[in-house]
Amino acid sequence: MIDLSKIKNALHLDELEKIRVELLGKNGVITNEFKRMKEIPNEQKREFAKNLNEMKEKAAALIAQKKAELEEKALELKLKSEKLDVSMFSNRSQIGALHPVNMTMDKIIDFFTRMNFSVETGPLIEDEFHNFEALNLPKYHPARDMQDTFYMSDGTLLRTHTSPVQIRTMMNQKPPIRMISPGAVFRRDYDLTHTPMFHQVEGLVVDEEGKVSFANLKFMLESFLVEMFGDVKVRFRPSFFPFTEPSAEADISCIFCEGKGCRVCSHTGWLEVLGCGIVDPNVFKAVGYENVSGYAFGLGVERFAMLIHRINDLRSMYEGDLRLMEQFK
Ligand code: 2NL
Repeated sequence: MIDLSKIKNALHLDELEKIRVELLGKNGVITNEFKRMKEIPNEQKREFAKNLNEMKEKAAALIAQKKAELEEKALELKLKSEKLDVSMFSNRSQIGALHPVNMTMDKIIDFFTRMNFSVETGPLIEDEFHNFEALNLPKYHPARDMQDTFYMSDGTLLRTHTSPVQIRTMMNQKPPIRMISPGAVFRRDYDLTHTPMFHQVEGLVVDEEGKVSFANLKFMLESFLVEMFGDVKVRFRPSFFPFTEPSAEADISCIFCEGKGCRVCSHTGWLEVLGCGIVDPNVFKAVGYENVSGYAFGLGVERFAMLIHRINDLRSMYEGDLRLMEQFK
């Protein structure tokens, strides 16, 4: 009569559910058998009901058992299909690389950090006082010309060097000061060897009068240049900057021809790499410092990067071609 073998043979959960409805649902085969009770002679009712109840319980138990079995199987299948094979080969994502300018900046920062310099930063948008006036560049000084500086309509400007960071640091702290200021600077200049935005690292050491000498400056920068460029000779030539007196430019022996003379060093055997000097008293006056002495220096990061990585065209630095960076991974 009622066939329970279907339960055992069910292959899927939805098939099993259909069988359950067929047997035990509101209009199911077993449910409907109960409705036949009134047709059964009284003396057989007890036996009939007992068998039917047993049948109902057996069907329910079998269905529950089968359901658990099928659920387990479904879970197993799901786990299997979702398993990650970590040993499988894949297309690796590309690993990025630092821009040579950033690599060089990091290397410079690393040296001066070890020499106990702090790293200070400041705003890119500056005012005339911090960018010019305090640096002994008075009004009508040619460096303040509209032709060289990006001025905004409200009188502010894009900093033309990172020196305003030193001015701000001196005004916010007391000597001794031992700092570098790495960062982007802006000038209205665009040709083969100039970009309107480039990077500088400037340095400043200030202490009580008599404690900071040109000899200290020479030792620090010689050590720095040998660390950056390897076994090079270093020389200092007299120069001029409005914010230092005396001032000098530092050259290294040419790293391309070892000082023999080549196109890169214009057959001089030397490459100019930075400017420096003893801080002009007018700068200290502007920030309210008295009875102090100090040295300062400044360098262009792009030039260092090009020399260290033998990049011969400044423009390649800012074309955004990933193939440039790939070479310096
Ligand atoms: C160069 C030369 C230099 C400084 C920057 C400086 C800053 C203060 C006071 C005195 Cl607050 N000096 N900076 C000094 C000498 C040279 O830069 O050729 N830079 C690319």
